[in-house]
Amino acid sequence: MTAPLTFSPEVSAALSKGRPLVALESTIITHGMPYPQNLEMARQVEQAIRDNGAVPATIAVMGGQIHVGLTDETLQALAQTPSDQAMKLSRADLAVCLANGRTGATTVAATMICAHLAGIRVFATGGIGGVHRGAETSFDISADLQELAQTPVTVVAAGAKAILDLPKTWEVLETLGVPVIAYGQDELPAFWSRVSGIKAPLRMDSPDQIAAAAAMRARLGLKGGQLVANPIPHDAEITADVIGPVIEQALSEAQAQGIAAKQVTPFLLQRIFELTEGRSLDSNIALVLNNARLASRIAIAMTR
Ligand code: PSU
Repeated sequence: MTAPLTFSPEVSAALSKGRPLVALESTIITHGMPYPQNLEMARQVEQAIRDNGAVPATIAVMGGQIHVGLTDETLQALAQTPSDQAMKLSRADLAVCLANGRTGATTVAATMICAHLAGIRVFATGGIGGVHRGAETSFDISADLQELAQTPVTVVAAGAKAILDLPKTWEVLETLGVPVIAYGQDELPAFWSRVSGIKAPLRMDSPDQIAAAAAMRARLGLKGGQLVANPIPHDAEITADVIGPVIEQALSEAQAQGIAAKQVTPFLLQRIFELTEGRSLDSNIALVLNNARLASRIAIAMTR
C-alpha cells in the first residue's frame, strides 16, 4: 500500500531527473490571504522558484489524492474556495480528508508530511505556527512544532508569526530538539520585522551550510527537520513599534469574540490586514517570495 500521491507533469519530471524541488503549502492560499492577492502570491512564488533554478511543488488535497504540483486551473479554484469549504489540514486530519474525498489545504505540518512522502526535502512558507499567547491557559500550540521534531524536511520561514508568543515558541522548539537557524544574522526574525530581540540558537550564512546540516542529521539517524528563520527584506519590513500595537488590538478582538482553535490565526491575519490597510499583506507576500528564493538555493545545494 502506498500513499495516494498525484504528481503534476513538471514535478514528476523533476523527481525522475533528480532536479531540486521546493514544496509549497496551500493553507496560506485558502486561509492566510484574501482573494485575489492569494492567487497572485501563489503564482509569483512558483515563478520565483523556477527563476532561481528549482521546481515548485504546491501541495493540496482533492478527490482522495495528495496533489504535489498544481495546475494553474487548480490553483485558481483553490484560491477562490471560501475558507470554510476547505479543511485546514494538519497531521490529525490529513488522512480523514483523503479518505472522505474532501478538499483540504495543507498547513506547515501537513505539507511537511506530504513533501516527505513525495521525496521533497525543502519547503518554503511565510511563518510557522507556534505557541499562541495565553497558551498557559488555552494550551493552543500549533502542531507545526511537533512536526518539525519528527519529519525530515527543511522549512524556510520568516520565523514564527509575530501574533504568537515568540519566546515560548522558541523554547518549545528547543525542547523538541529542532535546529532553529537564523539566516545571515544573530537574532531571530519576527515575521513582519527583521529582529525580535531574541538571540538565535544557531546562525548560518549560506545554503551549503544548511544543506550540509540536513545531510548530517540524516547520517546521525536523527528524526525531524530544521527551521531556517530568514529575515524579511529591509524594504518590506514593518518594525515592531508599528506592528506591535496592531497585533495587540487584533488579539483583544479575537478574545472578545471568542475565536478559538484553527480560526485564531486566519482571524488575526485578516484583522491585521484590515488595520494596516493592506500593508501587512504586502509584507507577507514579500517575505514568502524571499523564503522561496532561499529555499531554491538550499534545494540546489542539497542535490550537489
Ligand atoms: N505563513 C503565512 N500565512 C499563513 C501560514 C503560514 O504567511 O497563513 C499558515 C501555515 O499553514 C501554518 C498555519 O501552518 O498558518 C498556522 O496555523 P495555526 O497557528 O492554526 O497552527
